[in-house]
Amino acid sequence: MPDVHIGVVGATGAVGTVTLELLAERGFEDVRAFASARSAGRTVPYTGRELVVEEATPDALAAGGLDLVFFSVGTEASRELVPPAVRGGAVVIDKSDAYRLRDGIPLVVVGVNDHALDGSEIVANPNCSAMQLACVLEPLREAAGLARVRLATYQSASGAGDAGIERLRSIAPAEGDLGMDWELDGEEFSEEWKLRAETRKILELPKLPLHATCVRVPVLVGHAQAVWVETESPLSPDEAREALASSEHVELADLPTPADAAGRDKVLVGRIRRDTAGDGLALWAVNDNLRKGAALNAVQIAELLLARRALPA
Ligand code: 2RA
Repeated sequence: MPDVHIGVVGATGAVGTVTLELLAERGFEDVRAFASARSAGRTVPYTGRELVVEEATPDALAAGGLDLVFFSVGTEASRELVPPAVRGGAVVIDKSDAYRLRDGIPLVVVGVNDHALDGSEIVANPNCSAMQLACVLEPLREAAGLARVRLATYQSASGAGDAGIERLRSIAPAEGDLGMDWELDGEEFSEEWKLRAETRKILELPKLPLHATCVRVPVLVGHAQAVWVETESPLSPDEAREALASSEHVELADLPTPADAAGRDKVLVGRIRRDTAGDGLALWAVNDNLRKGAALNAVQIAELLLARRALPA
């Protein structure tokens, strides 16, 4: 494993924890854990030892000694802490929405738009829902072009971070309810317009008609999406299955549930059928929102950077 000096900011959170697991599985040795003052001084397990969590301050991150820093913190914290990390000489892979839609910042789903990785010091890791959708749409786009996309999402509690997990754990299973915990921005939730804007940027289809309705469900891990796709040229369900099966980030499944996807790397896609109310196809996709939807994609971006030797020496 290359001698790369890695920092994980937000190391005690849901995505940070999975990031550490994935880095450990891949044999990265030189890893430092960072978090807010509240968690600093705690320890987190890493390859049979304990890492002492350091406080993520601008000074600590600007001090140098880090080649690559994974950020899984809120938007405001990323805005404050990413620039010092870059000044310190690191390439940053940021999971917040602070940089995703900025011109000049690549928004990368590995396996979908690897070419967007262009030597920028900040790489944005997309919203988990946009990531899942892009993995499904790209093979269909390649097969027949995309004319229009509609979807309804069923997003798990862990998408709302530790607070969402704690909230779900605090209620009795029979008392679980649907939620809509995103900010309303006009008629849409922020999650809904982000899904459209990020998918358009990832697929480089700035005018793709895309409309989403997002809902939080009482499930711990695994986001589900019911997707209706109209393609530019005709695409039968069998042709769609063939296109999706050829993607290394998608696996076909009969009736995949969030529990089937939890802990798995691929987006599971099933129920591929004609949309009897329109011209296109209907399908169902589930994904582990903490893995390909977050930590795994970040680690895959790092692996691409390493393969291209695009990290500071
Ligand atoms: C959610 N995709 O599930 C968002 C943020 N992780 O709320």
